[in-house]
Amino acid sequence: MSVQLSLLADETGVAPAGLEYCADFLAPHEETELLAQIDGHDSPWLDDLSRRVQHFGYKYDYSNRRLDATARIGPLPEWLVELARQVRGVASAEPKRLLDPDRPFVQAIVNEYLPGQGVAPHIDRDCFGPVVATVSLGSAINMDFRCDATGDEYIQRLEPRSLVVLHGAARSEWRHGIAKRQTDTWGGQKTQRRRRVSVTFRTIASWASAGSTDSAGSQVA
Ligand SMILES: O=C(O)CCC(=O)C(=O)O
Repeated sequence: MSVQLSLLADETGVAPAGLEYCADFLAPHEETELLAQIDGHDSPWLDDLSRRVQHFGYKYDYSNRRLDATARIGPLPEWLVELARQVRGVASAEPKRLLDPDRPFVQAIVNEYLPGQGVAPHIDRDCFGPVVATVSLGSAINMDFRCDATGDEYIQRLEPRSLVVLHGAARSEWRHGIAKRQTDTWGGQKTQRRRRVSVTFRTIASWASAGSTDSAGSQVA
């Protein structure tokens, strides 16, 4: 009989190689300003998924799980350019080496999670580059990691104002996801989720760095 072992609520497992977590990445006033920007009157919320999202730089096609040059929206707005620079600034040497100092990321997706919402376990597609970074705003939440090759599991608590950077095995060999539930258990306590908003930055894989052109004929890289 095969038995599926899962982490008990108070176990976190061993962190995947390439997972970097930075608590208090943002000051409280920066979090407030970012949320105001994200929820501003002309904010581009889309509600074609089970949770609301905003896309910047390139629009990811969730149905076909792809992104190509025709998905170009435009440059990241200045508030995201600034946040992306801050992210690269605190990353360790390896992700820093993989990221352009002047333009570390070219795509960002804002996700909104109301209590009960989540994201299915997944590994980011190869259309995206080797470093993925997420800034958390609002409610804390548990993010679940699983390596299919070894069966290893890990839970990362994502506190508000934190940053998580994924590269190496954490980026390309471990699935990550957020369970669709109202509460999380952390440190032996059941905690009610509130609204969480995340900003996930990505680069685009080789076609962009090879200098492809987008549908408007302008340089993508
Ligand atoms: O919201 C998050 O922290 C993660 C989002 C994510 O995994 C995704 O957009 O693919």
